[in-house]
Amino acid sequence: MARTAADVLVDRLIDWGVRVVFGLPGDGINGIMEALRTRQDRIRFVQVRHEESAAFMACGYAKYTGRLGVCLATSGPGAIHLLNGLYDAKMDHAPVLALTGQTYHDLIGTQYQQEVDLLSLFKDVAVYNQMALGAGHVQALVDAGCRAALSHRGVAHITVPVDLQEQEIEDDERSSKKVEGHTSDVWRPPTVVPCENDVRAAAGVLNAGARTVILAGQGAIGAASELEQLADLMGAPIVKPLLGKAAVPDDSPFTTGGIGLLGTEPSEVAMEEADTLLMVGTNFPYMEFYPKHDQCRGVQIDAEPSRLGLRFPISVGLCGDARATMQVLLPHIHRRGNRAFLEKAQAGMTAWRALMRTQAARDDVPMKPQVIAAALNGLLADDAIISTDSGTVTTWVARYVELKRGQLFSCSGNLATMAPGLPYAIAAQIAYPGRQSVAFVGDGGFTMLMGEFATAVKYRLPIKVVIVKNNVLGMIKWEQMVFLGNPEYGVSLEPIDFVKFAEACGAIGFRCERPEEARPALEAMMLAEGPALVEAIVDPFEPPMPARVKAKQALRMAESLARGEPNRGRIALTLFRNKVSDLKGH
Ligand SMILES: Cc1ncc(C[n+]2csc(CCOP(=O)(O)OP(=O)(O)O)c2C)c(N)n1
Ligand SMILES: [Mg+2]
Repeated sequence: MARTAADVLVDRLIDWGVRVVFGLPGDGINGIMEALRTRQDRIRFVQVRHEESAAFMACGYAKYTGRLGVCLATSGPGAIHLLNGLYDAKMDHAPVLALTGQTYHDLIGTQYQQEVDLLSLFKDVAVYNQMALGAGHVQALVDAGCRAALSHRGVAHITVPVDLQEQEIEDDERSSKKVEGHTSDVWRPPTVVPCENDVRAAAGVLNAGARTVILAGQGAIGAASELEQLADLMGAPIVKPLLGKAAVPDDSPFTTGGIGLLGTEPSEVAMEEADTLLMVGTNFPYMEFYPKHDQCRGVQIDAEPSRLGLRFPISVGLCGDARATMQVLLPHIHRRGNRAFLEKAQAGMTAWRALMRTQAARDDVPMKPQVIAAALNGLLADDAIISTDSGTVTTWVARYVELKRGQLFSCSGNLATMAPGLPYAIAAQIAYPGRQSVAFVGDGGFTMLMGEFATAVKYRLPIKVVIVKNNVLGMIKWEQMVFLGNPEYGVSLEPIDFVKFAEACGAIGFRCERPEEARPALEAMMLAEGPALVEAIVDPFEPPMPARVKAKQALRMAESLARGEPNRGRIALTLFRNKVSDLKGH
């Protein structure tokens, strides 16, 4: 049988090693769907309930595997739905290929149904953005698109007019210049290492320091050993922006955990007191948490040279892969005799961990959200993959879930969008059927794309979802109060019975409200054979406080209470009780 453009497209994806495509059919991609149907033994199509999820899944798949994630959507509305997930991939540097349909090639530009100018729409999000103009054009586009997404760690978009998907190769007349098969599906990731002179200059800066902090982000994942060797040599604490949570395990003696609003106090102190900063694979945005420019010199390692010197006025920028670059840097670093800076950070962490334990052991009903997050620790498999959403839930995961060596973690770091937690967990389970995949999400984020819970049921993916139910868009409630001094507005959520929802999807759900119910509920969820969830009813008045509350933030909170915050009585009482309980724990 003659091969169509869609056949060429899907065969070429298979050549590139693509084994799964996340998407939702539509009349703009029926040709591609047929090519997928006839190759289902070699490439899996995972049908989602919303195209945004397909893009999140492709992004999560790419983040967790390091391989290309692929999503597919129909012309017009389907393609538009992809965008948020694609921006997530763009901003967190995940290689994703988005495939879309377009209207009939000879109706483009005539205001035909579902015609949206997708090349304009995807222009900003994509590093590669093309429309196929015939069956003979497709293979080269797939080759160039996959290569661009992988090389630039970004989004490639290819759209194919619906009628051309069914065009047979023989029917597409080749131009006089084209030589058949001029592109290739061969790609290897480059290993970039900076030149010797730059490495020496960086070592000079680092060796001259007395108090060095290593800031290790997403780009440093997979280089734990090198990070710890450097930390040991320099007596330097490792501070982890959220996407770098898995860069070194949380129980590493060298780390002070997270940084920023959801970080730890020892990390903040170390950054404040540092005289040298070594940034590795991070673009951590919150500049107020960086050291003061006049008291600290910086060295930055990043695979992408355009990210060097964006957040901190570094003295030396090393363009290179985190692991390879640290390996060439290590022999130049002198062992620092004075360990006082590291020891102070370690003492700070001992106290911080004790504080976290106290907060996670509170017996209030409904339980504090910290209780459910901390209860997860004992139940996570050594190779668990944990995905989370944006909200106060992010704070609870960041601080209370202690990541072990071998576990993976991600969320939407730079776009900080709601809702990827569930799709990421599904993608992780598809990528690693044998591993435990857990999503820890808020009730707001979960409800945005909760149809995907049925997707997990459909494909028998035993994901586990912890829904922190506070019946509010919690993060925004606190932002309105603490940052602006305004009473909360437009943030309450109509409660949903998530246990019933799980059952309605054909899965199972468990509920817990009292602290002593947390572990049994989580255990039951973990033991369930298929997808399962826990609805954890938590205290909506528990604030995700920064590690150190700034005077201005306390003032704004007081203002909001004074200006008629509807829950002011409960909030003031919660803040007061928290202070007392923290003090009791010391
Ligand atoms: C798509 C999107 N819309 C809005 C926001 C703003 N936002 C950030 S966190 C948040 C609240 C999240 O609520 P929920 O999932 O219930 O978690 P909680 O904060 O209550 O723990 C909102 C609305 C966002 N980040 N992304
Ligand atoms: Mg909520």
